[in-house]
Amino acid sequence: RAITSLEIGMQAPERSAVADTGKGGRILLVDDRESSYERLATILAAEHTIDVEPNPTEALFHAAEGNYDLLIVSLDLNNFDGLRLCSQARSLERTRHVPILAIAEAENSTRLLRGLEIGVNDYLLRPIDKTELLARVRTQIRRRRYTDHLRDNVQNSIEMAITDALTGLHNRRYMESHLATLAEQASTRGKPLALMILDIDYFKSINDNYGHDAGDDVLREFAVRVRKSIRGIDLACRYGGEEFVIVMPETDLHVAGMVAERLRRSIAGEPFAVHKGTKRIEVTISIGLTTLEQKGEAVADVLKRADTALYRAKHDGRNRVVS
Ligand code: GH3
Ligand code: MG
Ligand code: MG
Ligand code: MG
Repeated sequence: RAITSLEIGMQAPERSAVADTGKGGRILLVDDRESSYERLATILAAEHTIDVEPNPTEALFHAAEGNYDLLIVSLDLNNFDGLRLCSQARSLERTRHVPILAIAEAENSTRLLRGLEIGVNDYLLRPIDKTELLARVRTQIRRRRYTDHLRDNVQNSIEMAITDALTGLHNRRYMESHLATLAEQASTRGKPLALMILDIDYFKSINDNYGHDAGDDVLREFAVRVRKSIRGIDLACRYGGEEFVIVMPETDLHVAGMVAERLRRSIAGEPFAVHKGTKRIEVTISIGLTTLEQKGEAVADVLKRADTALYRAKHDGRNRVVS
């Protein structure tokens, strides 16, 4: 099923994200003054799990490893610029999305401003008010959880939009958007590009004889066998119901022909388990194979040629590769 961009944009937040209290966070407090961090840690421990690290270099390491919801950084560390730590945390992949709450002396407002410029999310001035500290921490943690949730949703939506749900292979839309790029790359680099269309033989009668679920089992197992027989740089997609396309960069007709033949044999040679393994059925496929013929050739023409070859494979008796 195709997912529309409307659905992607309209993922509603889950109830838990909306109702989140911002409590129960994991916080790393970077502060080297004992009187200061003991008080802050005591206040925060009422609602969160809190680790204290006085050494900023260690702190960065913990921040990258520790899966924290929030970093609280004192900007008046003894032998270290707290701002430097903030900017390092912003540039590291593992800590880039972790919010930072800075703590500074009131007279340190210039450094605070620089902190906000490099991505500190919020700040508190000493002396720190207990209620304000708890409130600002909750806000940061709530926001952190919400943006994490959105990021996951976007990632899932993108994956759903380019993946065929039944087989886990790429879908037709993804293949079509990438085939042009792959063909262009092959043209400019002077490398060959092979493309094959695979179609399961008499698939309709598999459905008719064993049921639609058995047909689905065959499609899933077929995808597993396809994945096993291609390389990481090859692109396999479910092109239609029981039709698949494999694009093989840097592969000439001869090599692609061997791959196709090996795949054909791996299908015909080993019956497919359906109905939870209680039944095994023989499956064959036909393959139409072609390569990019000249530089800049339209991908529609390549697909058409593969489809014509597939038609001949069917016409000549199925369970064969035609190029
Ligand atoms: P041929 O050898 O000529 O390819 O014959 P065929 O029966 O495989 O081809 P045809 O195009 O007539 O039938 C394809 C069938 O695939 C029809 C359709 O119901 C079935 N089909 C398409 N998508 C799915 C699916 O997701 N699951 C199942 N179980 N069947 C599907
Ligand atoms: Mg057909
Ligand atoms: Mg078929
Ligand atoms: Mg078909």
